[in-house]
Amino acid sequence: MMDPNCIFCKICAGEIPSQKVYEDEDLLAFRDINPQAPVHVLVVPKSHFATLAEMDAAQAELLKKCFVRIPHIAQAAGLKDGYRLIINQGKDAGQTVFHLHIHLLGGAPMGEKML
Ligand code: DGP
Repeated sequence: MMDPNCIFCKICAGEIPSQKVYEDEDLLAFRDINPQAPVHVLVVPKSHFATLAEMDAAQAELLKKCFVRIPHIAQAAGLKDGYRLIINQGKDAGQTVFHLHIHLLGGAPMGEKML
């Protein structure tokens, strides 16, 4: 399902341009507009759901596919020495786009600030 008011749905539909790293029928991976690391990619299931709490069984399958494909996406993004995955859930986590997405961060050592 697509939400016509959702920016990531519009990116998945090609209505808003993005720097794509990987795409298939289930998911899109594209560069974050405000990178927090040398490589910062967003992995987005194409079906719209805001948070894990709203996810149905079919969307859970899509999320599984995202994780299965992340090693390939990381390689396509040039990440050779590891990466960090983050999924923000809700206000306290700082979630700003309410279409579930996985942050894929890397390209330099992360340090020991958070986790
Ligand atoms: P979060 O805080 O987890 O909801 O992260 C949302 C991310 O989405 C944030 O890092 C910036 C990114 N973002 C927001 N709008 C756009 C956009 O139009 N294009 C791209 N490429 N990234 C976007």
